[in-house]
Amino acid sequence: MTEASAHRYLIALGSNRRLPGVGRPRAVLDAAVAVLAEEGWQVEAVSRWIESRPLGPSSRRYSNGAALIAGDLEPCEALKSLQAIEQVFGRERRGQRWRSRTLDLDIVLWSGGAWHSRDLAIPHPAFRERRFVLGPAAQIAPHWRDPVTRLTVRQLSRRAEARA
Ligand code: A4P
Ligand code: MG
Repeated sequence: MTEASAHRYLIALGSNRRLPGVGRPRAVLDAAVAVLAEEGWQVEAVSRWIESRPLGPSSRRYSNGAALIAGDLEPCEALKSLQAIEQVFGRERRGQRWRSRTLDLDIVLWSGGAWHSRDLAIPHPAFRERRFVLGPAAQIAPHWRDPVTRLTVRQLSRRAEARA
């Protein structure tokens, strides 16, 4: 019998560059899910991948999705794990914010509620406005409640769709 994990995270995945040897952004997201499992995360659910128009200066379309992952790492350590996986996919942290990237992994929600430290804010500050996060998230975690607004992911997703 396996013990229940201490922490659960809803994460957002994004890619808008192909990676030599892996392929186009969708293939990068598939590969990222495989690496999450190799790194010890229990991957409990994965959304379908969607295509989305870029928000910000990049002109390349994104593939986006969401996953539910569980493990024993607390938030700051979880962020480090996700950033190490971004590095595996050739993400350079230098340079312009929001430049095109092979892989972006953001923590959207955490089973412990809210978290604020120098390098990490949970819930992700922008997720309530982002259909490319909320649409996939609503597929896999519709009833998860945002600790700030008390709305569920499904409600937030519908609200964002209605505004679009
Ligand atoms: N950080 C703070 N909170 C978090 C969190 N909850 N999850 C800090 C992850 N990271 C968090 O992120 C910058 C710093 O944010 C990290 O070092 C971490 O300490 P980054 O990934 O290095 O840089 P970034 O992603 O370029 O910046 P930012 O502001 O996080 O951008 P976003 O919000 O990730 O947006 N358009 C479409 N269609 N699809 C996309 O996926 N993504 C972006 C990037 C822009 N436009 C997009 C998409
Ligand atoms: Mg990011």
